[in-house]
Amino acid sequence: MPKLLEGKLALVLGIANKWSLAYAIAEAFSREGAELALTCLAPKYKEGLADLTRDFRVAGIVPCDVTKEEEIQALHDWLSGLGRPVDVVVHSLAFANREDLARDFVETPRSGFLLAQEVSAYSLVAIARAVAPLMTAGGSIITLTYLGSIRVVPNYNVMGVAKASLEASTRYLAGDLGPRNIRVNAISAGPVRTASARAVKDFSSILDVVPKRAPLRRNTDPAEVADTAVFLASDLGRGVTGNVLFVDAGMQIMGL
Ligand code: IMJ
Repeated sequence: MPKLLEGKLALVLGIANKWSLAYAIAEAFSREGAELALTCLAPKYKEGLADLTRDFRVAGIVPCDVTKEEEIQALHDWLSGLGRPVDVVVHSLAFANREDLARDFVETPRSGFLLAQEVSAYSLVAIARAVAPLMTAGGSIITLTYLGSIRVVPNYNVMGVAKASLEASTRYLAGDLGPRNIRVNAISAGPVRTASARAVKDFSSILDVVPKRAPLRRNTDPAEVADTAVFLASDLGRGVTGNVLFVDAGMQIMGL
């Protein structure tokens, strides 16, 4: 089978470790022949990320804290210096204060609400604005979301509201960037044991429930999230924009 992403340059934000969904996506993109540009939260993570992605075709690793406009500008400048179009962006970032996930949503302080919105939702808008001018051959922007945006999931709280904002941002960005043949979509992944999920109270019980209830009777494999990202990034996804695609073993359709 021919490789689906041969000749494409993909910017991937959000690889923290080998359990990250962004790592599984980078691995699948690599398998399909893409070249990768990667970001890490701070310079101290650069070496670890280089080790982790040793076997992939990596054009470079740039530190980028998405709450700092100057770091997003520096990312733009670095990508611009590569002298070739960016074809794909994967946004796989989120953060909320741990205390705000644990407490009742009604108790969410203003500061925690705004922080979750800034890191988890506004960052997609900021990255799209910085990178879209470099997507001169059209392209695909992909973000990661979760069911807690449209349903009340225990302990998800302030992140659920941030993901609702992220999904609405996906649609408005798709509206704006469609005329430039840039597609914008979100993948809503089922629960996966990543670093940001392991920190969550009772996460194991969630992973125990899904195989009993979901139509496919199993949990979500990061590799199937990654293959959906390959589809969206490739020409196969050319007619799809502004969508939220559920890759969750069907869990989302269940009423009980
Ligand atoms: C997170 C919290 C509560 C329930 C959860 C999750 N479920 C899942 C997640 C059921 C699947 C993971 N998820 C989808 C997230 O978006 C996680 C975001 C997150 C996690 C942390 C933990 C550590 C921390 N801040 C965080 N910010 C965002 O300090």
